[in-house]
Amino acid sequence: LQQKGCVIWITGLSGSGKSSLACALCQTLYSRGKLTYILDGDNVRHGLNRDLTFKSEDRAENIRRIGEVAKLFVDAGVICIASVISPYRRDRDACRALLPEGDFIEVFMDVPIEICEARDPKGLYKLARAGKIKGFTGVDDPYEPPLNCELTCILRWLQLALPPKGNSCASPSDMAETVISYLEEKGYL
Ligand code: GGZ
Repeated sequence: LQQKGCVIWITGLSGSGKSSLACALCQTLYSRGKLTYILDGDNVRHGLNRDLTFKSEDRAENIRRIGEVAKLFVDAGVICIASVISPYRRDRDACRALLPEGDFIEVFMDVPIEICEARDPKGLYKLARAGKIKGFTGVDDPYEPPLNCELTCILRWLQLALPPKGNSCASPSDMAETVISYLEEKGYL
C-alpha cells in the first residue's frame, strides 16, 4: 500500500460548514485515487453512537469513539475525515494523543455563531433559541475553539451568508485545496 493514513479533524459549530468541507475534500482525494472515509458526527450518531445524547459526558464518549475509529482507519492507511462539532478541547486533544505526531490534523471552522445561526440549515438554532432543544452548542452549551490547530478556515463565513463578493471568500473547494496543499507539504499525498 502506497498510502499513508492520517486524520483530518474538522471542528466547529453546527452550520459552520464542516460537512461541506469534508465532502469537497473527499471528492478531491477520490479524484486523486486516495482511499478516504468521512466520519460525520450527525451520521455516526445514527449508528455506532445512537446510544449517546448531547450531555457533556456523552459528547465526550462520542468524540472518544470517533477518535478510536479514526485511528483504526489510519492503521489501515486510509485518510479519515472526522467532521464533528467536538466542542471540548480536552476531548479533541485526547483523540490527537491516540495518534503518532503529525497524523492528527485539526482544522477549525472559525465561523461566528451569528453566521451559523443566520444559515441555520436544519432550523436547529431556532429550536434551541425557543428552548425546544436544550444544551445546544453555542447557545446554551460551550464551544472551546482550538488554541493550536494545524489549519483555520476563516473566510468562508463571508460566502455562507452573502453572495460571493470579490475574491475574499473561500468556497468549500478553495478550503479543500488549502488542506490538500497541507497534506502534500507534510507528505501524506
Ligand atoms: C449541538 C446538536 C444538538 C445539540 C442536535 N448541540 O449541524 P448538525 O445538527 O447537522 O450537526 C449537529 C449534530 C452534532 O453532532 P456531533 O456528534 O458533531 O456533536 S458533538 O461533537 O458535540 O458530540 C446538529 C445536531 O447534531 N444536534 N442536538 N444539543 N448539535
